[in-house]
Amino acid sequence: MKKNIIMGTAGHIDHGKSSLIKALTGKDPDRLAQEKQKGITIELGYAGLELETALVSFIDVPGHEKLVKTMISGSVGFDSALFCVDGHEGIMPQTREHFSILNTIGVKYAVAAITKADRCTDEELYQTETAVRELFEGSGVTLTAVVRTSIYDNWSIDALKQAVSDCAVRVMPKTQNRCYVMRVDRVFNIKGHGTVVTGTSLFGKIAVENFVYNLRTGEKARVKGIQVHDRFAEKSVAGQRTALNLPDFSADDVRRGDIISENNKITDTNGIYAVVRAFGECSDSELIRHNKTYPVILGSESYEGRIIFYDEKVLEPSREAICFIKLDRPAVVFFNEPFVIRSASPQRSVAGGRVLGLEQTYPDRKASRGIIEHMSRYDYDAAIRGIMEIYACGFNMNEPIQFSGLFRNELAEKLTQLNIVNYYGFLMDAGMIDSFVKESLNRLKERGTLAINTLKLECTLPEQVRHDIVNRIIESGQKMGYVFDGHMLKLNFKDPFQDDAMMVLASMRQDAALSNPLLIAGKTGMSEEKVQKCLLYLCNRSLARRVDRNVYLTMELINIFTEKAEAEAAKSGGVDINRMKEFFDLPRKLLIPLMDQLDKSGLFINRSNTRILKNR
Ligand SMILES: Nc1nc2c(ncn2[C@@H]2O[C@H](COP(=O)(O)OP(=O)(O)OP(=O)(O)O)[C@@H](O)[C@H]2O)c(=O)[nH]1
Ligand SMILES: [Mg+2]
Repeated sequence: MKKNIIMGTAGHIDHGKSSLIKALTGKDPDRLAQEKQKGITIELGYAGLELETALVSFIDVPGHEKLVKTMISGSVGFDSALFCVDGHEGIMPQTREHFSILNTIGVKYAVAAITKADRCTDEELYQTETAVRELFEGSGVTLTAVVRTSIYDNWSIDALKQAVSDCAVRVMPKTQNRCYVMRVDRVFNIKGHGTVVTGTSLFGKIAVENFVYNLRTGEKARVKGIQVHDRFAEKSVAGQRTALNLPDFSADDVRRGDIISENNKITDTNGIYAVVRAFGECSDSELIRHNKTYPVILGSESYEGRIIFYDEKVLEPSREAICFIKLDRPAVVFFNEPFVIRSASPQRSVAGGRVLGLEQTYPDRKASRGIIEHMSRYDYDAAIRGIMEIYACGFNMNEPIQFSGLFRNELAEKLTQLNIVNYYGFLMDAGMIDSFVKESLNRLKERGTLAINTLKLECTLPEQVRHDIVNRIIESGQKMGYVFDGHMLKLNFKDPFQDDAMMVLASMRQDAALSNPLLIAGKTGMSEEKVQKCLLYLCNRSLARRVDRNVYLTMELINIFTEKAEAEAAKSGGVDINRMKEFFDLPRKLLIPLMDQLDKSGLFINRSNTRILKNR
């Protein structure tokens, strides 16, 4: 499949951006009557171009100084830019402003067009070209080509096409390996079809009949139809301009700036960690100061954000720093998502940045400094090591695309490499767990006994993790010749419960309905009191679990039930108690606690009693 890339236009008003898009693609990106009448771009415009190297989606932005916010909201998904400068006029204020925005939000490649060449002298063209090259020099944006263009000269348009094609080769395509995410830039209604939203597919892929959520409202809708660049398509992938027909939503249910995703686990936040870079040309009054509030444009929304630096009192021109930004209201953001900071008066863009993390992930702002620094350099290994040091046990990882931009599998792989285990979303240093097990066993050897209750007190990890660790210690103890009596590991005399407990377990395995001490006592002929002790033994060994006040189930059943529920939910979107009853012919008295165990597994979300997989 061909690479899909997004190329945004940039440049001062009237410098020929929209005209070039029309000359390249045949489609006029200025579609509004008002735009045609005034001869300027007001809304974002779109057009596609199929080249040998890639499918290029152009996003045409307005150059008017009052419409910079629209330009910024369009730039969310830019992989590259078509930077337009009128050969006669040369570099103008929005030429610089747009350049600074591209540079600070991390756009890596640009093709420059020196436009209206038919109206310029060679001297003018030469001077403008030189000035453009100087502007880009030493910046983070690589100028892959400079082309002199005239919309009346086909040869120059072909040369520009070639330059765009060469640039596309260098651009890293967006990853399709993640859950689908689109930030909506238009919403409208088509008679007979219902609501249509358009935007750039930022991650993942989506197909007709898939379900998506509007993350602002939590509402769900089925994708009835997809168009990619005005053509019907079965699916849309990251990097494509896309229209989704979502008839389950009314046009009022979705707004510009909303996020449409198949993953409803993505959370919003009031606080973000970020790296910010000040523009090169800022007057003293426009410099960003510590603890002051500025308009922050994120997605297509404008927020009021208080900038809290770690060190800086003021961010000098062209300097970069990590910071925390407290927003006036919740926003949904992704790792590496770009934003722009404006000065309130005069209204001008003064800095740009990228999101590095959410407040919820790193509640301790001071301690997290090192982690954020690593994240700003994409050094995940160092960041994860930092996390292990600071949040040693109980780092509750949120969605990888919000946490690190990595796909869940990629992150899992990294964790394995670093010998870190992911227990139900909690990251833990495997070495630390090993040494806890080893120390406990050493103590057992020294003293001859080890009480499980003490272990539980000492091990301050989340419950599920503690269970696994305690059981590992018991099993290792048994292998070393100790016996477990339900409470403690002891030296080698006959384990009073081992045989009885195994008998209880065997009867529970045969008949899941044998789930309370009274019934088990009736079946096995043991006293109820003894059965109680055996059940405690089994629970401490993680062979059974108490799931309700007087209800016990084997771990085997819980695991099989969870696996089946996971498989079914993956197939059909979700499972409820009736669905599970089709596979497990058990009374509701047992099915209800089994469904509750699904919630404890951390794999599901409970939406009005339907369990949906978290990480779909
Ligand atoms: N002679 C000549 N005129 C051009 C050329 N390209 C654009 N123009 C004219 O320049 C004017 C502005 O062009 P647009 O393409 O609308 O400029 P823009 O950069 O999109 O303007 P905004 O979107 O409002 O910022 C129009 O009248 C075009 O016809 C060119 O190559 N040669
Ligand atoms: Mg235009």
